Amino acid sequence: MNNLNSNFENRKAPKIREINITPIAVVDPPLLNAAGLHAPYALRTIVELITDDNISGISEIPGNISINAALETAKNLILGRDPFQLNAMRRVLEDYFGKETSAQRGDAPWDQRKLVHIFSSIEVACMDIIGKLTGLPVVDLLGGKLRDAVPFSAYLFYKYEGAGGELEFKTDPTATGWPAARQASALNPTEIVAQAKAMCKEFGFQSIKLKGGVFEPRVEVDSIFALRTAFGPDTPLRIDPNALWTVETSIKYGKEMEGYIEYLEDPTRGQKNMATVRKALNIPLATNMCTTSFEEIPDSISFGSEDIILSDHHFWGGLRSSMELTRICQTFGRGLSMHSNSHVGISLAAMVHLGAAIPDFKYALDTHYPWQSDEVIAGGRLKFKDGSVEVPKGPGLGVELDREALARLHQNYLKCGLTKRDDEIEMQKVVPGWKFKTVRW
Ligand code: GKR
Ligand code: MG
Repeated sequence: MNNLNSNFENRKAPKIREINITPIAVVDPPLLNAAGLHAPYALRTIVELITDDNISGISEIPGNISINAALETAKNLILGRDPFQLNAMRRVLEDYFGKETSAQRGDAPWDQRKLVHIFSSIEVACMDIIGKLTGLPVVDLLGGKLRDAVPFSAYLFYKYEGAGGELEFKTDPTATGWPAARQASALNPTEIVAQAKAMCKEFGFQSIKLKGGVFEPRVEVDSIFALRTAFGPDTPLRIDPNALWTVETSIKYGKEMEGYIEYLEDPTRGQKNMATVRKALNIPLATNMCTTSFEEIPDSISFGSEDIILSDHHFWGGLRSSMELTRICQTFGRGLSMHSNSHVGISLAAMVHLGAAIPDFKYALDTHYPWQSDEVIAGGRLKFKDGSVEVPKGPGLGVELDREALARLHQNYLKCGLTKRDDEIEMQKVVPGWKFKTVRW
């Protein structure tokens, strides 16, 4: 028997011995969006799997008390399993939790399904373990690196002056983009330009996204024109009203922005409406709201809903599913980029591994990272150079938990009293009676 065969014969399968689920709260500015206002803390859940040989694998997902409870239940299904056996784990989770439909995603700009988050947290942590056991970075487990560094885009937000809890007093210089942003009187486009300049100067971003759906379209579209004047035609611009515009509004303002923006993200709600807007405009449409799961791909293709799918490994069920999506996008002529929500370094590292493996990389990825200053990874926050993040060195995700920071941010979670993201409630604290609407303009 040669060495390879004997290694195979003698292989002792690793087993997941321990699962730790730790909710954390990281400070977050009062960012405005279609659903209302960000709370002073963004919630994330850090998942750690430990094998019988003490190999630790980590992942991060959006924080939500009911997803955390489901994860607690899932523990029994995962403990004792071999982290390489991802297909079996997926099957057992599906059998237990039942199939989720796209309707369970909800109407908010972010995804509220449980199972996709659970898959993602287990899969990414297992990939981290597999990487450590094989001595390979996660990107190699996804088929290998096509680029050494992954470009991200500046992500601009209007803010609610005067909200923001502890952040009102926070002057952490690493929360870049914040100072200029704080002075922003939202209705004046020069303020959003100042925010963009601060963020691009600090991080080197070479494309810019504006979170819309907050003010009437005229205000937001004028901000895009102001950005174009300030940055010139070589800086790609995007705007994302999170589906709050009607078809008519989307076409009217979309026409104005033809030739000025790289893509228009979720102007309107639903695949059919998106398809109508897409036919009327000469601008690519992108989505993280109308085509958000594999089951929606057939309708996306037959209606022609979008040009670019903004994947998100937290919402598409993990990194390997996201790689499967890249092939579907290639087949049906769609571009692929990535969506984000407020996050820390474990999610960023996972996005970078995935971004480095995407075959047709045309659009800088979204990230909220410049808006956060807390971190749970050892060695502090990941660095951007010229708007890009280098693929972390080392096996697995290439980042490790800072256990002291994890404990501190968990205390934040316990103290802050938040259990899930609810931007409507936060908005009502400053604008009594404010209501989320699925379509506003
Ligand atoms: O952080 O307020 C926000 C965003 O609106 C986020 O929740 C969205 O999911 O960034 C996201 C998007 O592109 O739709
Ligand atoms: Mg979006």
